[in-house]
Amino acid sequence: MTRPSTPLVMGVVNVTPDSFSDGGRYDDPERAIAHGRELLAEGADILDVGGESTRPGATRPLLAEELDRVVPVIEALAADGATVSVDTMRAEVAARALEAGATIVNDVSGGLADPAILDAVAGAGATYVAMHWRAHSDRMQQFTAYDEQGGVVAAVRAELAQRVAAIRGAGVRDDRIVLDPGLGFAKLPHHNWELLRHLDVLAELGYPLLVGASRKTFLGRLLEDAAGQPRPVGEREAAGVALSSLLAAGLGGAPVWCLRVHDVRAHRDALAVAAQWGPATDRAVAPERDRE
Ligand code: PMM
Repeated sequence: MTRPSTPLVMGVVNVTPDSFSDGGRYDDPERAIAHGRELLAEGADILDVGGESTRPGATRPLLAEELDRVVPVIEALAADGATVSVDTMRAEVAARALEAGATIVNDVSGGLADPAILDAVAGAGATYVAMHWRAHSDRMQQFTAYDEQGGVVAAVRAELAQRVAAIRGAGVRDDRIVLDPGLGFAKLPHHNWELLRHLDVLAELGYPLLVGASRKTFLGRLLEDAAGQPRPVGEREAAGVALSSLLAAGLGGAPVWCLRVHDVRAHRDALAVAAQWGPATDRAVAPERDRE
């Protein structure tokens, strides 16, 4: 079995007071910029800057708040030479982020929350990550029914295909589109695992795949204690790292173009291990480089 080449690593820079995964640790621009620089030093290929928490139940920030959070951070990190994506569902934020130096728009709603975002992306020639999504975070867990539609994998594929039609219709080029199964968004834990085992079905749509599993609730549920309490968010990293190495080794059934993670260094380590089964060009340890 030939293994896919090593995925890119997208490091998360949440400039939010209430994100579930790093809960307000980087909520002022200075701290977020410093954090982004750390992630770059750890080997992030892309920095994903977001000003809206999408944790289950979250309420939305005002447009002005979101702009104030992300624009200065993007300006600084892009000026450092980083490849920056903006994690937003709003057309206005996407447009201002692209002006500030971002080159990728990561829209968890795949263009459903604010369809004008697709025009902003097309106009700038930016890359667009379209995630599978059904509703805003305050009510998304009311939309976890997939059974009538041939199961979660078929439903996510069909709903992403509809998004692709809209994205292409707005003029975004095919080679600028990336798709994402949207782990944890209107999904129950078993839906996430099903999607992770069948990435080949999503890959049939013909676009690169981005996967964001890092620190999510379904990992916490997997590791719950005897009393049924989920593993706390800060103690899920090892499971996420294991998942990254399995995906990089091809166990999702299709290559993953990019992994969206919080602890870049740990996931880089996992990818370095997985690369030992990958194409020779990906291997840090090759006979001619062996030192002892
Ligand atoms: N997950 C979160 C936020 N943005 N973007 C993409 N493309 N895929 C994801 O799975 C995703 C995302 C929520 O996690 P966070 O609060 O840790 O940022």
